[in-house]
Formats: sequence, C-alpha cells, structure tokens
Amino acid sequence: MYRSVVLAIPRNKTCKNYPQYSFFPYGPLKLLSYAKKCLPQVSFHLVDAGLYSDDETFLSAILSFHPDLVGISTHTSFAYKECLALNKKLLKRGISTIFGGIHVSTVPHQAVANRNIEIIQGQAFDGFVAYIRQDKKETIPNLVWKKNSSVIENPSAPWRRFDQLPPLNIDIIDIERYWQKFRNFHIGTPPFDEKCYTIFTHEGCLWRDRSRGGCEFCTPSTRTYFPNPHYVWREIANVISKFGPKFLIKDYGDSLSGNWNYVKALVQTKPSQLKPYEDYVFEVYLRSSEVNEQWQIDLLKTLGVLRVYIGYESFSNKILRNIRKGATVESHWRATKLLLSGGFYLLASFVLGCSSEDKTTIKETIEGCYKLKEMCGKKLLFLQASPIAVLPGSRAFNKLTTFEPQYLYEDLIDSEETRRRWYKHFTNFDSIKEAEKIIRETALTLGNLCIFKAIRGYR
Ligand code: B12
Ligand code: SF4
Repeated sequence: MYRSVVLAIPRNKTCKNYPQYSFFPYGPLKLLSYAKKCLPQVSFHLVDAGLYSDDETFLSAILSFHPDLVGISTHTSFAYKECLALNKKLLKRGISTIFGGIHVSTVPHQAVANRNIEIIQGQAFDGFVAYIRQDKKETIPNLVWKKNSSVIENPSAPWRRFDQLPPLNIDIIDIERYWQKFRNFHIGTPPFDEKCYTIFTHEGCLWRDRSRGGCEFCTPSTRTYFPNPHYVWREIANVISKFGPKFLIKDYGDSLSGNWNYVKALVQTKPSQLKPYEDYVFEVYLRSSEVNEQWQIDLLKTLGVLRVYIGYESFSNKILRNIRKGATVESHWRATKLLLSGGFYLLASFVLGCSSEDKTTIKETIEGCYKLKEMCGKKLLFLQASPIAVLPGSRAFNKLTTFEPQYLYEDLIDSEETRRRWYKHFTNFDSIKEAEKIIRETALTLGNLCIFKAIRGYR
C-alpha cells in the first residue's frame, strides 16, 4: 500500500487568465475525501498549480510531502502537456504516478498506447482506492494499463451518485487561499464576495441527453441524475456552520433549468434556518430556452439565486441551429428580460467560430453583445467570448476526425492546430488566416465588455 499520496493538478497554460483558482477543484477533492474515508492510515494532499507562482514551486510543494504516489489530474485537454511534463519529472525521482480526470478519460486507449502511463478512467473513486492499496492490476476497476504490449481496459466499478458518497473533506485543502483569489477577482462586484463554495445540485445535462450529444463543442463527462435535495442542503449547512454566513454557492451542475420540478424540490426541502440572501446566494447555470415564465423567476428568487450564468454562444439563429443549442435569439432576449426583471446578475458566455460561422454571423453576435451590455448595464458581471476549442469527446471533434482521421490515434492534441483545421473545414471565411484574425479580434473586443478585469481580452 502507498503511504503518502499527492493529487496534483498541473496548470492549464492555455487558459491562463481564467479565474479557475477562485474555486477549489471539486472533483479531485471529492476523490480524496472518499479515499481518506476508505484508507485513514494513508496521508493525502492536494497540490493545485494555480496556487503556486511557477512550475518549480509547484513541484517543490508536491515533493515536500515525500509522496510515494502522485495522482495527476487532467481536468481539461488543455493542461495535458503540463501533466506529461510533471509525470516525467516525478518518474525521474523514482515516484510512482497514476493519471485520471476528464481528458485522459476521453482518450484512455490512445494515452496508454502512446505513453508509459496508467489511467483510472471515468468515475475513479473505487479504482483510485484499489490502486493505492496496490491490488492486483487485473482487479482494479476502471484501470487502463499495458500488459506485455497490449492495452487492457478493466471493467468499471458500479456508478456512484454524489449523495451516496462521503461529504467533501475541506480540511484536505487550504480553502482560505482560494478565497484570497476569489476576493481579488471579485473586487468591485456585488455582495457575497468574501467566501465561495462549490456544489453540484445535479450532474450532467438533460439537454445533452435529449439531443444526443448536445451543443457541438460540449464534452459529455458524466451521466445525468438529480441527487436527493437534502444532500445539497446538508453540504451548504455544513460549510456555513463551519465558516459562518455570506457564501457565494457556485452550482457546477450543467443546467439547473433542465428540471424545474427539481428546483421546486430544492425550494421545498430548504432548511428553515438557512436564510437566502443573508447566509448564502447561488450562482447557477440556466439555458435561455428553458426560462420562459414569471413563476420560474419567483422560484429562483425563493431558492436564493443571485447570479445566473447563460451559455448564449451566439446571436445568430443560423449558428444556434447548427450547433444544436436548442435555443434561439428570441429565447435569449426573452430569458434575459425575465431575469433582469427579477434583479439577477448575469454572466454570459459565447463561443466563436462554430459550424458555418462567417462575417455576417460574427457581426450579429457583436451587435447582440452590445445590445446585451446596454440592456444589463452593471447587471452584466461577466462576458466571455472564446474561440471554439475542438476537444476530444465533443461532436465537433468527431466531425473534425472525418476530415482529419489522424486525431483518432492521438492523446496529446494541439488545440491551436485543431482549431485552425476546424476553421478550414467548417467555417465560411475566405481563409484560415481571416477566420483567426476576425475571431481573435472579436473575442478581445467582447471580452472588454466584462467588468471582471482579470479575464478581459483574449485568452
Ligand atoms: C467545474 C468545472 C470547471 C471549473 C473548475 C474548477 C475547479 N477548480 O475544479 C472551472 C469553471 C474553473 C472550469 C474551467 C474550464 N473548464 Co471545466 N468543467 C467543470 C465541470 C462543470 C465539472 C467538473 C467536475 O468537477 N466534475 C465532477 C467531478 C467529480 O468530476 P471530475 O473533476 O471529472 O473528477 C472525477 C474524475 O475525472 C476523476 N479524477 C479527476 N482527477 C483525477 C486524478 C486522478 C489521479 C484520478 C485517478 C482520477 C481523477 O475522479 C473524480 C471522481 O470520479 C465540467 C463538466 C462536467 N459536468 O463534468 C467542465 C469541463 C471539465 N470543463 C471543460 C472545459 C473545456 C473548461 C475550460 C477550458 C473552459 C474554458 N474555455 O475556459 C476551463 C479550463 C480550466 C482549466 N484549469 O483547465 C470541459 C473539458 C472538455 C475537455 N475534453 O477538455 C468540460 C468537460 C465541460 C464540457 N462539457 O465541455 N471548469
Ligand atoms: S454546452 Fe451546456 S447546454 Fe449545451 S449540452 Fe453542454 S452542458 Fe448542455
């Protein structure tokens, strides 16, 4: 059995300005909370590169725990290069490593075939514990490994819902360091800028399930379910009783508006001692096509929602149809007006360069964003316009591989290169150069409409 285990999260150098380090890494912490409960004799540590100034201090922090096993977390495809670089440094020092997380789970076979690594793919709770116990490789659930020169994908452990797992063990991280980042980032924004906490009111996206893959650029990473609402309130009540009131509770569930009956259940089960807008407020993801009526606004207010994040993606109906957003420009404006009438703050996100994007559709999105800014004024907290990332697991990536089949065999994928090839095959600009220039300039211009200084501009 390993004795000292570090879970390391290398920096994502592509999206370096992203405020990701305001929020603690939920997945790795949930994993360690479970492992700690199963193996109390092992010491567990979480080292997040975002809290360190450079690669050297990050590595020193990992080594300071004298680990005999380092779990390397690949949250997105963008950070994979850094994950491989860290792996090399650790192996050189004789420290064992194991990979997990979303990127390697989308390309497990390729990663193990192309490199000298082992992976626990998908939901990793039981596999990680068995790996730390150093069970026989054949018996470790979700393990992808090499035997002689063949890649073996072990069967998966039974699926576990969050409400059947132990609560987050916050003591594993130094949460105050995340809150310092949160405060720096939220300076000048409305109340509840002191402490934040993340939860999942649900996992998965009902729209993605119904539309067989959802929005073009989205990577399905989990199955969809809605946990027992009492579990959600227990998590919130616990953190408030430990650290006091005034929490921004960020809900990482993909789209709460997919199931209004569940929102009603959350409202009905809220413990009476928890006071919305005093003890806590929520930030939630909603889909514009699912916000149509006044009672929904009233329900969100009763729940304690203050901030609403909407993936608008585009203000062109042609693009919204092509990417299978299941929303229209009309639904965007209807939802925006309703939400503003309820006094919510909005966070808006756009993806530029999707299928059949051209100068006209870009112009429609720019005009729409200026109108959005004018309508919302200070209620628009955040406006992010990103060039499309064609990530493994998404429909966009699958479409790209019909023209560029070489990507089917790769695990380390250059996101700039796939984007350029995507522009060539799927957008309607005169050249790749023109597409890059227009999209980059648009991302910059629209990013400047955002009041959060840290993420202004092109990432
Ligand atoms: C929370 C979240 C974020 C947070 C991260 C906060 C944080 N510090 O954790 C924020 C908002 C910052 C964020 C940012 C981004 N994200 Co994000 N994010 C998510 C989201 C909604 C939930 C992830 C999560 O917590 N899941 C629940 C936990 C339990 O699962 P998990 O993290 O995967 O962990 C489990 C396993 O993967 C595994 N595991 C994880 N690490 C390890 C390590 C080892 C060693 C082992 C064995 C196992 C293991 O164990 C856990 C338990 O089973 C997912 C979508 C989703 N619904 O999953 C997108 C998602 C992961 N994000 C995505 C993207 C693209 C991004 C951004 C690039 C977006 C952007 N354009 O800016 C940025 C990049 C940030 C970065 N640093 O790389 C994509 C990734 C697609 C891909 N193939 O890369 C996803 C899948 C969204 C989507 N549907 O497209 N994100
Ligand atoms: S982008 Fe959002 S709404 Fe679209 S399928 Fe993914 S999670 Fe669902």
